[in-house]
Amino acid sequence: MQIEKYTVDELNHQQAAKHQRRFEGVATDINNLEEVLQKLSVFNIAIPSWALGTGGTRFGRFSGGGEPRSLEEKIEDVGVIHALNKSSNSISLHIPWDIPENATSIKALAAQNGLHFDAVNSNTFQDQKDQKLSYKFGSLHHVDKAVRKQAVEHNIEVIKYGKQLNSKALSVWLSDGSNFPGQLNFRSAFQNTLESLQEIYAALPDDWKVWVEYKPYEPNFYSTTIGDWGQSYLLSSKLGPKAQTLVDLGHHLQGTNIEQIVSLLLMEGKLAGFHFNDSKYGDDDLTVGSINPYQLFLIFNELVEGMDARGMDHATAIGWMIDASHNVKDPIEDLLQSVQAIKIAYAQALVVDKKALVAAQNNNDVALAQEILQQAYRTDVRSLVAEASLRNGGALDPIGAYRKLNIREHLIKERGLKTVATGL
Ligand code: RM4
Ligand code: MN
Ligand code: MN
Repeated sequence: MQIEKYTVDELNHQQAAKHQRRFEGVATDINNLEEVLQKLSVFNIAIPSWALGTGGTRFGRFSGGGEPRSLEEKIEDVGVIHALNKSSNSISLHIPWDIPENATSIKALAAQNGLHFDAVNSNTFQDQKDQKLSYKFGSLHHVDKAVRKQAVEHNIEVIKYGKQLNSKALSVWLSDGSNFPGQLNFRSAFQNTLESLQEIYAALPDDWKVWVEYKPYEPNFYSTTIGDWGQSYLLSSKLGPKAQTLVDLGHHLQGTNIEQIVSLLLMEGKLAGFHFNDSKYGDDDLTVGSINPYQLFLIFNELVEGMDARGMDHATAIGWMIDASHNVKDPIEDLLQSVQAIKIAYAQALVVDKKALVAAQNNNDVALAQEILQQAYRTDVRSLVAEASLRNGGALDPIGAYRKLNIREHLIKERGLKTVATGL
């Protein structure tokens, strides 16, 4: 369904006075106000095609109404998100969950919705119907060369789909690992993975990247062959300049200092980008900012500082994407919340008094350094995010607008109450 712009404008109009009051209250204290608004207004976060339906766990899956039944309907849902927040102008496809059968018409539909295609994701963690060899014991690291070859060919096919859609990156996440000590020779598993990735790397177009994602456990519970950023960094370094390390926030053990990892990867030019989500225990795939918004802010603080140090364009230099799954929420509402949370953390990082922070660090003034960061974190930047959205033609309050426009009810009417989207 397409959202008429005048309906969003009307809602904005009703909230204009309240917004203006709040905005002016905060704006007076922000020295770099126009810069912050400008940066926010060009900042976009890609939406994964597999997050538009209700996710589940191994214990069950409770579908919501009006879930997208096809890739076309998923694109329309991202179009809805983008029409409301003007910050989600691309979609990332997971193949074979979402195969673009007719690239020309899929691209035209995306363009109609103001969207383009972000990274394409391969899937060698599940067996597909009609697949010759099984990935039960891994894919790119498999002891059997024939399985590795099949997995390499799948990745090359995903690149082919991505080329048709003008994607510029292949995202690889492997579930390869072992469940029990003794099951696997770590060195040969790593070497096999490297060799397989080298074959995939050789098939990348010149202007493409391959993003190597890591994760400590699940579905394997003893070892994962690309288990942490060190292992991913080792692979991406050996592969070459087109390979980088992808950071999924949920793929760390509790207490890991993710902002430090991000800072160093960025310094080395090896940070591919993000899969944003939040977690309390493991790869929970919860709404971004729902559990630990301070960590998210600290990550953005490193990003802004590190990108500025290297003269990088915040909006385009790395990949910004959500990777979440919603068991109990309306997926569109959840994604809108996630994008808002990301923009809030980004805005907070943009208002950090960087000069003062550097001075405090150089004076070992620990208390002041903390004050400076928390001053920014405790600034209510929501009206700055709203103002940037307004200037772009989006809604002041995207989730409120989604509810007031009864979008889910429309989708249920159009698609039915019992529909199931592809994905996990
Ligand atoms: C993995 C990982 C990948 C995602 C799959 C569905 O845990 O986060 O990025 O594609 O889940
Ligand atoms: Mn991920
Ligand atoms: Mn994950």
